Amino acid sequence: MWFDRRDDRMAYENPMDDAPPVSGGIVKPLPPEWFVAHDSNAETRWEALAGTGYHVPNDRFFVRNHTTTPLIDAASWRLRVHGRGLRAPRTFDYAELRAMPQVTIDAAVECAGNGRAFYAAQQGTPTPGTPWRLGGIGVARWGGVPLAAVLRSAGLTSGAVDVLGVGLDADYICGGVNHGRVRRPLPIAKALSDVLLALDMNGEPLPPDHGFPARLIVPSWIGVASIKWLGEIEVSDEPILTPWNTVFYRMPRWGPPLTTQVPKSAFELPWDAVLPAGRELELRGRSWSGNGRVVRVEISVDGGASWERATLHGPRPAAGWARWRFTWRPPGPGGYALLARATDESGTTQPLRAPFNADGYLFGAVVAHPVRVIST
Ligand SMILES: Nc1nc2c(c(=O)[nH]1)N[C@H]1C(S)=C(S)[C@@H](COP(=O)(O)O)O[C@H]1N2
Ligand SMILES: [Mo]
Repeated sequence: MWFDRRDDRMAYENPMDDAPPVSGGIVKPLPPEWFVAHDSNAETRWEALAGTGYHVPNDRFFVRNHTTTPLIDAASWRLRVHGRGLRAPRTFDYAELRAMPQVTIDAAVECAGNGRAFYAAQQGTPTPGTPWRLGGIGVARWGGVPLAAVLRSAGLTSGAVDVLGVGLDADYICGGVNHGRVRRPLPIAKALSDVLLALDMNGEPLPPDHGFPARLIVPSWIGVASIKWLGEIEVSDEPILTPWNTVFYRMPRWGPPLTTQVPKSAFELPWDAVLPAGRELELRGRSWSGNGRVVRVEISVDGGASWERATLHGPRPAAGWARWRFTWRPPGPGGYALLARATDESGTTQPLRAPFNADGYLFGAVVAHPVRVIST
């Protein structure tokens, strides 16, 4: 009994991102020039996106695994769709999903903990969990079947309330508690609006680390909504509770489950980049927001005393990101902090300080990116 109670408390106080290291959980190579490894996760280095196009190539896309990447055989794989929000259960195989009308969307997947390291490094208030800088995000062109089409072809009823995707990866065990399969319910309204049952990533079948053979893509919402390695979808006629919408991914912990992401910006530069003095530099970066399209990006090179507009270029779909550039002539050698702040179409601008929360979610404050300018 005493142990049970202690385990409950530990599970509550040690959110999932604080899991013990799991080695060898990611299948793809993680070259150190592209990734920073964090236990079972791998963060994309922003300098690895310099010179890439709008989409993050699959081999550079960040990975966030609660346990380890499962290797699934598409030929024997089945997706079981069931629950009291459907007229009858239905099973789909891979070929059936491929044969349904396919669509593509450009959307970010971003971990709720992206930027968490800055609660400690920039605000002096460390939190437990994976210390992501800003590389816990990627934008890809996802291809597949709208989740609405899958649910409708399975006989959706008007009584449907929640839609629960369940992963086929191993049970998630943390703080001595087995939380079961990774799973998190979506309200039916979101499930029917813009959610994709994705089979493809940037024109190729999903790589194993990113959810092969099928995953959810839930545009604009925190990454954990986008369940990988789907094996089951439950459509309920009442609210569903799982650890992922009750204990984890709430802010504060007694608040409602987190949904949309906050605006953020990042420079396509190494951390502590070394830059040449005495000439004009073109700084490049990207900004994004779960509230919709980015409408303005401003840069400060003087610690926030003055701000100037960056030039946005290329597409900027609501659920993706906006690319920008800014010309800077460093006044002389020395250390500088580069600041970028985005404003989205809801009128939200990145603040200078992110509201503290115990699990370090949604760090949306302007990040001071350190660079060193040297004479050449
Ligand atoms: N089945 C399953 N789905 C999952 C996860 C997981 O560990 N297992 N991690 C989630 C989290 S927390 C994030 S941020 C995204 C990461 O997607 P990616 O690894 O393709 O970048 O997947 C989500 N879907
Ligand atoms: Mo995440």
